[in-house]
Amino acid sequence: MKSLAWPLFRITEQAALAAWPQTGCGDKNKIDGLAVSAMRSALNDIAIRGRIVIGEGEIDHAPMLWIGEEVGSGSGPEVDIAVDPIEGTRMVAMGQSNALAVMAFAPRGSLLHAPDMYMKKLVVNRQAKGVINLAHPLADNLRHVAKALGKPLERLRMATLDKPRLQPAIAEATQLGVKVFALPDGDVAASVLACLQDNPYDLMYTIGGAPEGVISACAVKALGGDMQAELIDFCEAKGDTAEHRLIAARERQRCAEMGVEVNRVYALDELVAGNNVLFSATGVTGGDLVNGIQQVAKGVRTQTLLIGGADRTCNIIDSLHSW
Ligand code: VTB
Ligand code: MG
Ligand code: MG
Repeated sequence: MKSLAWPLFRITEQAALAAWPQTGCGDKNKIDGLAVSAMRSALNDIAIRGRIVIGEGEIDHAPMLWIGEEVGSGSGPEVDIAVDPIEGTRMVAMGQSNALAVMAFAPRGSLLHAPDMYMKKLVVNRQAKGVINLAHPLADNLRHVAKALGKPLERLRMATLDKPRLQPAIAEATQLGVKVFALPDGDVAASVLACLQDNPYDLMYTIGGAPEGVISACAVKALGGDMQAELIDFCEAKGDTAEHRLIAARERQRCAEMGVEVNRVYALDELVAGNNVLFSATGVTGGDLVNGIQQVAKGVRTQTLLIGGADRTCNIIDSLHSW
């Protein structure tokens, strides 16, 4: 896996470079499409027998790297791939910050097969490893994390997403005195930030995308943090209506086919088995995790966070690309 670090990092760079010129174009699908085709052609150039296990959807929803798609040159190690070509297509389309091109590699069979639905996620760094339990109320988790970090609840910093489905959680945490950072979008970046040294957040609690959850878990695992997650159906995330029930039924069916359970708490080792994972995220628009792409005198500059679980490496790589 280690030898794939460089090829992987080049893939997220290529995707970010392909999408970036369209920042602010207003068209999410166009941006996704550009990143997807850049990723696919970069992937097919490297010596792996790769399979997309975490993608953005099923075969009929182009453009995307679909779940089950075989990629790579067809020789070399068997690799399972978790990908979000652009984590935050809306952010790129609207010219907002924090969008990333992300991909993770793991040995065959080591990632949870989660479909594209909502997931409840709780992430902490290594100092609070072992004290979280998503089956318990948020307030209990907040207390346990604060205790593990040796700080009062008033100094605990929780990242989350500013979405209607998270307003009760935000109110509950605020009530306890916890300082809440409700980000418009992007819980992959928030998960990674919660695990880094000198982190801006002590924990991350959200209900966001399941694919993003498994991708984040790769980084959390490699950084020695902790995470738990639970698949949530559409009604639970967005409210109980007739239309939402149809979506929820399809999601439950898909979960059964993929061998995963809705409303079951998955531990980090079940999300990602083993430490032999690689994670790469290149900034498209600038954020707290990495810089976005910047125009320089004779080209552009990219910044990528490359994390290796096997050798416990964490590199921030600046590249210059001429045009
Ligand atoms: C989630 C989250 C992502 O989009 O998928 C969210 O995991 C989608 O939320 O990080 P809505 O369905 O409420 O729009 C992100 O925030 C950005 O891709
Ligand atoms: Mg995306
Ligand atoms: Mg995403």
